[in-house]
Amino acid sequence: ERPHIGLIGLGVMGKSLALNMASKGIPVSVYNRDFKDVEVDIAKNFAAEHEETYIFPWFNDLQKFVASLPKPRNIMIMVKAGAAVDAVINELLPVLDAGDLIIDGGNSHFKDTAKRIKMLGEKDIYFLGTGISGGEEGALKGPSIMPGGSKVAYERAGEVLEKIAARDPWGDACCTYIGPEGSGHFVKMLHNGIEYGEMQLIAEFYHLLRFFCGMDTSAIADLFAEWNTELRSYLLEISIDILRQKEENDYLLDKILDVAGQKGTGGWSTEAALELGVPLDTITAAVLARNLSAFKADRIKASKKYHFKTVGENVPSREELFRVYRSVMIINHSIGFELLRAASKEYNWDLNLSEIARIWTGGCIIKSGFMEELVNIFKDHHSHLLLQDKISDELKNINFAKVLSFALENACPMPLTSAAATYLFGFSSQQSSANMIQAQRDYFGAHTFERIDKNRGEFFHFNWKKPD
Ligand code: NBP
Repeated sequence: ERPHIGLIGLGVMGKSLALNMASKGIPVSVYNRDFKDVEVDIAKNFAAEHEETYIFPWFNDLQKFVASLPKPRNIMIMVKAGAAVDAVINELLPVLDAGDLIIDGGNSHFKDTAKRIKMLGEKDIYFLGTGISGGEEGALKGPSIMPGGSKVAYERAGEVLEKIAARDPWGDACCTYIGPEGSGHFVKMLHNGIEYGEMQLIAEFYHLLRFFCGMDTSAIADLFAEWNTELRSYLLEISIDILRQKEENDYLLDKILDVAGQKGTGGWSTEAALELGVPLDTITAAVLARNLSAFKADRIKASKKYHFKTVGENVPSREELFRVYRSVMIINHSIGFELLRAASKEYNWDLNLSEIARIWTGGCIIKSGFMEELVNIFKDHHSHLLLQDKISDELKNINFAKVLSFALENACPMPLTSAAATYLFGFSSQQSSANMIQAQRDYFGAHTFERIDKNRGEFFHFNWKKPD
């Protein structure tokens, strides 16, 4: 018998997922909370809207909804992350039975997920913290799905999740068991972190070309389209559509306010990196670039005070721009996957980076030709991506300076490209600047240092003095 799913939360994602499941022959009952003071019944309307195609038993009463589901129950919740997830779990708890399963498909924080798995596990209720990427269209036609929790819970829900997921280029489902605890939501968080980086990369190259290289919007679209025959990046593809979109005679993009926010997953990735003590330069730069964009009023005032000289010469060639663009993309992915590796080690999650790359080759926002390359690279090699010969052979000849010096000479901010190049230069330097940091720490705080002429693990303090 096919597993029956009860779906809570008919927002953008919930509606699309319900339709996706129904289209695959999976029986779905739907529930959305009802507003007593408003004359809208979301679940009823949703079922009515689709009654000619599918039968959705609908409910606006949670108890009746739960009672209607066959046992053991499989309930997917698609509500806003945070307090709403706790509110739904607390309402569900009194009416659930041992053996029931909750799948949280929202963007919950991985630490919240770990706590919920533990709390519900004590009541013999299974909980899968499941990242779902692909936006509204992905949810409808096949998203990339990242479920984490117990293996037993995955065995219960895996069949449905794999059925509704996108297919990778080899025909397999873009869904795999990620690992225990909050690992599924951690991987989804990092997916979004890489997405922040890729979005900023496209945005700052567009900005450079449009406002500093004198290219018009349609020429930029054509250039990106040329690049995308090799890159096959979904984000670049939609950005080309965006560049070409007109409203009456004007480009719509020119009418959009240049202020972006960030809520959750991008910043959470940075927090996770700080906690694990690993770098996250590009993703963090992308988050902070959005934060800076929000200071529009001050930016306008400052633009009237500062008039940096612009040189405008030595415009990088199309080929130089492309090579730097692709290199930054590689570095951004490398930084993201290295955070996954560090988390896997620290939390004993045993993450399979090749499998994670594979489920990101379809359905999700960061699918690209490079993601397909990563599936094989991570299958065969288990050290840092930037140490792989295939990658270092490409990156070692890239002229970052050509693009970045042009940007600096013209006061064009390229936070992501700068962060990526700086990371690569730092990662590939035998001599870092940290000897000076260690000396300073020992000078003012007697924090001690290790010496290159002694064994690692031996610490020395020096009695620093001002020279006479
Ligand atoms: P929406 O804002 O479209 O829908 C949120 C749903 O949560 C609505 O059904 C809402 O009910 C329900 N809800 C809230 Br809010 N508080 C509730 C509560 N206390 N009790 C019961 N239901 C409650 O969000 P969405 O875009 O569908 O996103 C859902 C989750 O999926 C989020 O975690 C989001 O980050 C994640 N996600 C979204 C996307 C995307 O592209 N949109 C992609 C991937 C993941 P109401 O209608 O009665 O207010």
